Amino acid sequence: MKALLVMPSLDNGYWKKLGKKVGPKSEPLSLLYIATFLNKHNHEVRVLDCEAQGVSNEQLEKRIRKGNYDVVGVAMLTSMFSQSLQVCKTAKKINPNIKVIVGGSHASVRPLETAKEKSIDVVTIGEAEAAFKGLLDAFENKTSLKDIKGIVYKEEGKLIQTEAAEKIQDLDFFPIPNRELINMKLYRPSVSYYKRLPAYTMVTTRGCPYRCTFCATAKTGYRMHSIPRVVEEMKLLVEKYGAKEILIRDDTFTLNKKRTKDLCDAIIKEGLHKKVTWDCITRAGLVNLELLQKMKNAGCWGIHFGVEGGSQKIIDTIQKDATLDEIKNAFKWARKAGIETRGYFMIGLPGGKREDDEATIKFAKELDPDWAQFTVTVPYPGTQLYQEASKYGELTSSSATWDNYQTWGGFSDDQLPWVSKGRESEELKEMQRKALKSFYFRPKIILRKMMNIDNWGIFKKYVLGALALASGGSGRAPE
Ligand code: B12
Ligand code: SF4
Repeated sequence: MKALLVMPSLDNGYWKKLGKKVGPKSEPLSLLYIATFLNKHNHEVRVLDCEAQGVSNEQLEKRIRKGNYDVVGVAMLTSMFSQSLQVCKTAKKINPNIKVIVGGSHASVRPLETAKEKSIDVVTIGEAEAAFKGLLDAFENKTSLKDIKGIVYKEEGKLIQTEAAEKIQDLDFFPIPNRELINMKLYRPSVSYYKRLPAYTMVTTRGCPYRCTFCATAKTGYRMHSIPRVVEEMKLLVEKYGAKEILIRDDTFTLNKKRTKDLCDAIIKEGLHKKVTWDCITRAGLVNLELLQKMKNAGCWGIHFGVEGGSQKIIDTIQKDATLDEIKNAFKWARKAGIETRGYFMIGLPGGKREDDEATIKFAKELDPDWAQFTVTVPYPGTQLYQEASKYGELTSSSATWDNYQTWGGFSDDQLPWVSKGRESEELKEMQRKALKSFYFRPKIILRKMMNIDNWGIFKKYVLGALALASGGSGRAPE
């Protein structure tokens, strides 16, 4: 079977409105994992990243036509809904016999609704390597889809959802994503996310066992790649693709402290810490000074913590299961270990008033991370917050489209998709801009940033970002 996996363009007009040409470029690991697994099982599967390759709808049509594919798979996050659907329609227009399969975060939590779309034949739910293989085998052998776990398909006009698939516990079962399937030269993260280029992405675990109400990966368990496998992939990125930096995009990288320490030891033993630096994302309660020092020695230059709110009441409402003291300690220890920090904060959280957002901004300044990201709260489908959306606020009329389910609403003309009780869309948007301005426009931050700039391109981007903030948000969003 010959299949093409498509990452639609991220640009549904939203990024354009933000003054950005495109969203951040990051390798489509989801598609690479699936394609590599399928290639290993003798199916010819290719990957097309419309965002990174700058592929227009017309070019996409030509590519699908020329490739003569039997199957087209399309990724679907919530905010890409209309772009993904466009790809599906294009494939069906070329040849109605092409099987169109959709997967990813959005399709997985709204499989029946998604599968209702005329141009979609099958939706996969959750991790899709095994389901996609089952589908290609079944299409090839012309057998029924009923025994393939974790899908919704159509039969005689009816939607059929099969039994849930159990997750593969040993992640090493999936081969290292084959990056030869994409042009690695096209990938470069947003400016504040790297220090040195080339900087490439990988994941060493999947899932997160915590229960934060706003998060699309809450309560998804935790599965790991083995340490030798992680080291092998890092080595490959360094030796084959010249990576000077690696962005580890696990949800909670340090969940298992022993594993983290063992991994750091393995990196040092291999001498990788001398060749590549890396950053990671985790929770404040999952680090201590000793661990952070070990990570620093192994090449970790940056760590991202989800803080979300500045008052304990709000943190408790979103079930962050963290304390303000725990958070303060994590930032203090990271600084002591010599690791740069990035704090993620949310504006307009459920149950919060204006004063709570002000407390969040104050807390951000007190923590004093090297980077602070203030996003507006968006109830992504599948999250607890989505279920409680009307208890804590109101889904606005604009949520009829998923396109604006993005977190930089303060920099767009659209109404926010959700507004918490007692708040207004415009007020929250203004609060997002205010948060960024008041965090970054402090003399010590400006000085700190200037001292660290050793590259003209980065300097230019910072200046543009600052101008956008100063102009009240009609310009480019901060990254
Ligand atoms: C890296 C990343 C990004 C990168 C790159 C995305 C890319 N090109 O792949 C960037 C920075 C661009 C990004 C942007 C955004 N992201 Co993001 N991102 C992630 C992150 C951290 C890792 C994704 C990953 O590679 N995982 C590893 C792979 C192996 O797992 P996977 O993606 O789940 O893929 C498996 C299945 O989902 C499925 N699958 C996935 N795609 C497909 C496609 C087909 C055809 C099939 C059959 C199956 C399938 O099979 C895969 C293999 O098992 C996730 C969090 C997470 N832990 O998943 C958030 C996450 C996906 N992002 C999220 C969000 C909200 C966003 C933004 C909307 C944020 C914003 N700025 O407003 C933007 C979207 C921009 C846009 N315009 O659409 C949410 C998605 C929620 C939702 N319902 O859409 C997540 C889940 C974070 C969270 N916890 O809430 N993101
Ligand atoms: S926000 Fe972070 S800690 Fe909370 S559930 Fe999501 S990934 Fe886990």
